[in-house]
Amino acid sequence: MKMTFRWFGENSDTVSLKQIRQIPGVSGIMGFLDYKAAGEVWEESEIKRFVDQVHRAGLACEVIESVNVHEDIKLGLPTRDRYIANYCETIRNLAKYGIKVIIYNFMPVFDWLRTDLAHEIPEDGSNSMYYDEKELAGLSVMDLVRSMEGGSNGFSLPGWEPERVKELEKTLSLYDGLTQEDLLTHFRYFLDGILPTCEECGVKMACHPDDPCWPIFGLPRVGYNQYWFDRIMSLNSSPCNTICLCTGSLGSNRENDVPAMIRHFGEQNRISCMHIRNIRFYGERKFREAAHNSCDGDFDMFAIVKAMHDVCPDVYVRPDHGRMIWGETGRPGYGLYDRALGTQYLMGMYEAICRS
Ligand SMILES: [Mn+2]
Repeated sequence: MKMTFRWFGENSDTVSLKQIRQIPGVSGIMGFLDYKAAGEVWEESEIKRFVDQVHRAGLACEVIESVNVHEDIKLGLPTRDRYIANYCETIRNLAKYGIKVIIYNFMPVFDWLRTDLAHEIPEDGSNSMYYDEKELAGLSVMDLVRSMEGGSNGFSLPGWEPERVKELEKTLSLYDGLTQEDLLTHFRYFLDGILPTCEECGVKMACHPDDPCWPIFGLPRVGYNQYWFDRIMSLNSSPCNTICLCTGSLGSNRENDVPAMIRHFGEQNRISCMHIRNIRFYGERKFREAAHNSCDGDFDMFAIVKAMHDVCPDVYVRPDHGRMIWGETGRPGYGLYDRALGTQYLMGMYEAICRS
């Protein structure tokens, strides 16, 4: 297990590299250039600047998140070839600076979604992100956008960048009539277009599950359970076609047995990295994000870490969204304290499993 921490860059994160470096056992970050729009090439100079900065802080930078896939690729439009060529250039540029894994998702229009970004937890006065499918039913798409923006403490949230949001209603209409099988066909075209470049450069693509893990707003989705991930993995047999196994996303769908999925895909060498977090359910499709510890949520965190230890012990791991505790404010889900606690809990369990 290589323990890392997500970092959004010096102007986009309340957490500093120095603070991350001081968390025992954390050896690297999962990075992100938050100003890049989907489809744009990540230029060498910008990557170099980011990676150098991380290295100077004494941390590794081998995983990059949210190299977003342009909507035209998911829609299968003729313009997709240009964006696939751009994506290949980004892969080559990232590889030159030591990136080994690129995390992406294939969710139409919406990236991750919550109905409250700072839901107060009455028991202890902390807050965390919250989702209630029933609240979604009363919201228009634009209501939802305003609610996500209003709760983000001024940060542009990955997947909710203003330039994406402007085009939202138009983009939504383009998906009318598009089926899951259509989306999967477009997914195959994308993978066939980029995976040869990945193999050349030694970079693995890690597909992040849908979040929450079921179709929303009538849009087709194909990343929400074992059946669909089996299909995605069989689209292209390249060893670079892998999964970012996010326990919180997959586990939001209570039909998913997360430890079993780790074993299933880990045994096939299809997991290259993991986001580990915990959830407390208040009902069906109604949950808040919890501390990483088993006692604060509904996941069996031991079973998750044990499965990882047994089938894919070399993966990159990071704590995922945490609560906001001890008065901290910042990017929703990405404060320092609760995630730092999460790393210590996960590493403690991992050490105990290794030594027992
Ligand atoms: Mn995740």
